[in-house]
Order: sequence, then structure tokens, then C-alpha cells
Amino acid sequence: MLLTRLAEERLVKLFRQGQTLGSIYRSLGQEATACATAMALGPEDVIAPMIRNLGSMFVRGATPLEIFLQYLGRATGPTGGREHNNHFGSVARGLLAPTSMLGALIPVMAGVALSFRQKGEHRVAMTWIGDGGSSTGAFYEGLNFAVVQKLPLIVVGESNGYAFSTPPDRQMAGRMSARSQGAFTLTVDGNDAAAVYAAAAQARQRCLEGKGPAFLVCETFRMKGHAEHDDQRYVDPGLLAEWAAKDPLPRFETWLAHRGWAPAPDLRPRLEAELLAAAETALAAPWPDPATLEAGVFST
Ligand SMILES: Cc1ncc(C[n+]2csc(CCOP(=O)(O)OP(=O)(O)O)c2C)c(N)n1
Ligand SMILES: [Mg+2]
Repeated sequence: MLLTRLAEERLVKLFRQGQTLGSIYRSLGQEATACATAMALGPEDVIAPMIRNLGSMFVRGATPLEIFLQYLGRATGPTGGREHNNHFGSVARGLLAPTSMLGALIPVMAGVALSFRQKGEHRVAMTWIGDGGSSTGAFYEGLNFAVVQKLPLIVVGESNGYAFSTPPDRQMAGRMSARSQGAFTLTVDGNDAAAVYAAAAQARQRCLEGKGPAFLVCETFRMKGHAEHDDQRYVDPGLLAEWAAKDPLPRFETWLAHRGWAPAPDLRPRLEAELLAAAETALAAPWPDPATLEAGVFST
């Protein structure tokens, strides 16, 4: 979670310097919903994150250098400069590329889960969806199919108070958990990493027992605007203060401390130094050669 937070802070600096292609979509305050859910999976499971789930990519082994190369559009990045932000996958890591189309990953991951069952493999598929994204047709189709087919699919719902500048009650009827299509549904405090982990582990266990998909709704809050270019002037500052007090990072530190555990004292400076070095390497990396523009482009 700390790596995610600091990596995004570094990305914001690169954005302000005009170095990134496109904007930065922070997960500030929501790190537990991406990290603790992905942590509950086995290495054989497959995830498909969304833009605010960078933390889950780190859990699966993506490196800060890959992320920075990708955001800077460099030739040595995962997509060779053909895509930006976190839109890249890695089959070896069980990581499908995020996509911009809200909801589209749910039928895709229902298909992945179906393939696991058809091949008799004990694996689960996990993806995430925002409260706004849960109003799309693809969300309903995908979840409905998974419920009917009893597929090993976990959909993590991030109920974070906004979809762009739209509060959920202006976009959808009822609470997010009411849109479960009959899937086993758990609603958890999304800023409590230990609770999110426990709920995700329970959902995974049910999937492996053939009991069908789970919809894991995490109550959290988007602490920044939709992206760096959005100053979130439409958000009540009182709400931000309320949720700042529920920041998942210090809460998890407290949870650890109660058990006699503590992060290594040099964790933050070590991560900051690692991220700075990765950013400098990425800034020095080459741009794609225009002569390769058509590589990987197909025509029918
Ligand atoms: C199908 C579709 N409709 C609209 C958009 C444009 N869009 C991108 S992000 C976003 C808001 C998403 O809100 P939410 O699902 O709550 O996720 P959050 O940004 O809060 O994490 C919208 C409307 C899109 N990418 N895909
Ligand atoms: Mg939202």
C-alpha cells in the first residue's frame, strides 16, 4: 500500500513536469481495496485491474520502472510506448491488461473463470469496478452470467463516493451491494486492509468450493479528483476530512502494532529512493522509433 501511494506521488510529480502521457488517476485512500484483495489470491489466480488498482499490479509483481516507462510512453516499457498509464498485462503474472471501458472486464473475467472450470483448474478470476461503473450493461451481463454458471469470479466493488463528479445517488438506484445479481455479497470497510483481506479470502474459498461468484463491496472514498486535472471542487471538504481520519495506511500500521509487528523503520525512505531511481531511469529511456509505428498493427 505504501509503495502504491509513493509511486502515485512520484507519478504526480512527473505529470506536473509535463513528462507523462495523459493524466494520473490516484488511488489515494483506497489502496487497501486493490492491495488487500489481490494479496488474498494465490499465484495461479488471474486478475484484471482497473485504472485505480495500481496496487494490485504491484502485488502481482509489476515493477515501478515498468509503470514509469509506461506512463512516459517509452520504447522499453511494457507496451513499447503504444499505450500509457497502467494499461498493460503480463500473462506470466496472471495479470490481464486494464481497459478504459467501464464494466467490460466483468464479462471478460467471467469468461476466464469459465475456462478455469472447463479445464478443471482450481483458480479464481478477480476484477474491480467502481460505483459508477456498476451502472453499465456489461457489469450486469457479466455478473449475471457468472451467477447462473456458478463461476469462480470475484468482483470487487469500489464504492468511493463519486464517478467523475457524479455522486452515486444521481446515477444509480440503491446501494452498490443491491446490484449483486444474486451473487454472494459482502460489504466491508474498504479502508480496513485486514477486513478487506479476510473478506477476499472468504470469497476466494467459496469460489474454489464451486459455490459461485462473490461481489465484495468495499466502502471507501476517493480522496483526489477523478484525475490530476480535476480539482474536486464539487467534493464537500468535510467529507474529505472525515475520510482522511480513516486513511488505510496508518490504520493498518495500528493493526500491525497491536500484534507486535511494525514496518521496517527505513521502509519509506527505501521505497522513495527506489522510486526516484526508477523515475530517473525511465526519463532517460528512449522514445519509440517512428519506423516501428506499424509493428503489431494488423489489417484484415
Ligand atoms: C462504458 C464507459 N462509460 C463511460 C466512461 C467514462 N468514464 C471513465 S471513468 C468514469 C467514472 C468512473 O467512476 P467509477 O466507476 O465510480 O470509478 P472511480 O473513478 O470512482 O474509481 C467515467 C464515466 C468509460 N470509460 N466507460
Ligand atoms: Mg467511484
